Amino acid sequence: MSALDVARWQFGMTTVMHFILVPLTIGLAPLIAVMQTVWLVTGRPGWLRATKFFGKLFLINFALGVATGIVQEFQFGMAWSEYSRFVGDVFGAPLALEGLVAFFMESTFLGLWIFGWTRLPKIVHLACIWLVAIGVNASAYFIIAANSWMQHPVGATYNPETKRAELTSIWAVLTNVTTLAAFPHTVAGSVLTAGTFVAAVGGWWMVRASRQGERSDGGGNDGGGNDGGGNDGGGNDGGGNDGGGNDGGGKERGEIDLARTLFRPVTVLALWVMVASAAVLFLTGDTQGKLMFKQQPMKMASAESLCHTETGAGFSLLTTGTHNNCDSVQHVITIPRLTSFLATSTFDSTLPGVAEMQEHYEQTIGPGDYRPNLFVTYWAFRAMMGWSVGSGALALVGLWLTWKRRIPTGRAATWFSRLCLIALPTPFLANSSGWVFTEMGRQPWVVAPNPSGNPNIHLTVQEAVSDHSVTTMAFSIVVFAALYGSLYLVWFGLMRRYVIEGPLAHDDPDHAAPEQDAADRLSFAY
Ligand code: HDD
Ligand code: HEB
Ligand code: HEB
Repeated sequence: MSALDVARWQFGMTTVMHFILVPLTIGLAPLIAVMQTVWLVTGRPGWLRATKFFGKLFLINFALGVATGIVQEFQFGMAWSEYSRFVGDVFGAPLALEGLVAFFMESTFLGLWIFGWTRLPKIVHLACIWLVAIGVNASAYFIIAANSWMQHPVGATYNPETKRAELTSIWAVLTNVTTLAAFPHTVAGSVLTAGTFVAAVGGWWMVRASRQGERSDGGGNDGGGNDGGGNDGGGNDGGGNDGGGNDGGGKERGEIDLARTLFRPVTVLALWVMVASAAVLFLTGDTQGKLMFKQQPMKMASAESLCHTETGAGFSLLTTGTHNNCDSVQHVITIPRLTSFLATSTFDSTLPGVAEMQEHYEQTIGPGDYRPNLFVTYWAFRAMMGWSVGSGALALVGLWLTWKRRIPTGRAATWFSRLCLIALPTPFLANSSGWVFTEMGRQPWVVAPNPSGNPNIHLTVQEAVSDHSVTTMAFSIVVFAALYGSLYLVWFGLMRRYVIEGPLAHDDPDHAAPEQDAADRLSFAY
């Protein structure tokens, strides 16, 4: 393995890990804002508890998202110094905006939101979480603008003296068509991820809470103390300190109410959010496919393992062969002419093949191997779309089982709560696959040439990588792996723990307003 290979692995590994947390942050912030808004408008306490429950999970995720992001940034200078030099003038502006405007906004208002529950007027406090939601999405915009510039450089000239790209129009960079398509696709992917997360956690809890309710209903009126979280392995929450004791007989009713007033509404909200974001994903994905054909035809060809130029190219569902030896590729199952249609909206268009694109680059740019890894691009593209089946199944089954105020019971409930757990990781995998496709499909370029732009702006990974020895790179990849691995364990451990713990009784509005009298408090009796 060369130092270049290690550097690529290192960037790929760490950035995929950053982007497990990022989509949840981006999608969950607006969802929580919606929950809190519904609470403020309807005054239903279930929505307040949902806001606080998912708010806590959001904070854990956000903190680790920031930690992984900061580590991430070191890599540009460390492993990709030539790249940093080349793009520095162009990236300076959007990344400064990200740091100054977006991150400043996210973190300030998140702080106010965390500490403002009892100190700020309700409407101001609500505005804080909405500003967090806008902030994280603004962050995403700027960083996607930077990434899109690497896919399709615009608004810059090449300075032969400094041998770097120089910004001519920040506006052109921020309104790059690539950005305008990739941003809504990424955000929709993030909202699908957060929607799936809330629906899966909410659905799983809906089943769990209604079961706990039924069980203790059957068990008679022995008080809430020993049911619930306790014997379910909920750890240290349990019925105990959640007020099972002092709520007395209210506990078992409370569990059913919890399913009805908290988990069912939240799950249904999330299920509809999933449907809406899936629609946006399809539309924007289609737009991106067409742009990709114009801007990076080699990526298109390799995504389809299309070795030779074809007219009316089909969309292959299964391909065998070693892929990277183009002529061994056999398309086994193909939907005729679909790829041509996806690329250009007409069924008989001609798509250039990998071999022809390779020749084209050799003639226009010089000798070299301009083919991305066909195997990875082909399968990553299909994995991105394929994993969405998980969210799709959850949305359909979930909406069916909760239709007309229903809560799943019996065997349906058992299967539904399993489906929740199975579907939960799938959008995360879809996002990672989408990025692996986008980023590995642009190889060997780190800044891909823009066919209609400045012909001198392009940079290969070979030119971009820092001049380190394999040993240095191997050492740093081990350090990064250990660091990210442990951050991951912390993230997973905390998320799992607080999901299982569930919403807390002290997040009940009664507890937030201790001056209310005891009789009133019992009427909620969560
Ligand atoms: Fe990110 C946090 C750096 C890709 C979206 N990221 C975050 C932080 C840094 C980075 C330094 C912490 C402070 C801050 O927000 O400025 N991020 C990077 C680098 C990336 C990268 C170097 C390039 C590989 N990030 C990236 C993408 C997106 C985000 C592609 C969105 C589409 N990043 C965010 C965020 C985060 C964040 C939503 C995620 C979790 C969080 O804030 O808490 O703003
Ligand atoms: Fe990136 C690379 C992923 C974002 C910049 N990436 C890379 C890789 C991967 C990725 C996998 C590897 C590839 C190869 O083949 O080598 N990304 C990713 C993800 C994301 C991203 C997941 C989300 C987070 N990027 C991004 C951004 C940027 C970037 C935003 C800018 C700003 N990348 C980059 C670079 C690199 C990469 C520079 C290195 C070079 C190469 O190409 O490799
Ligand atoms: Fe996606 C990317 C399409 C789905 C996530 N996508 C991408 C691309 C395309 C597409 C074409 C690339 C671009 C470039 O490179 O240039 N998609 C698509 C389609 C579909 C999809 C057609 C079907 C509907 N996705 C999807 C899903 C998800 C995703 C489901 C998740 C959830 N993608 C994604 C990501 C990415 C992509 C994350 C990366 C970034 C951007 O945007 O670029």
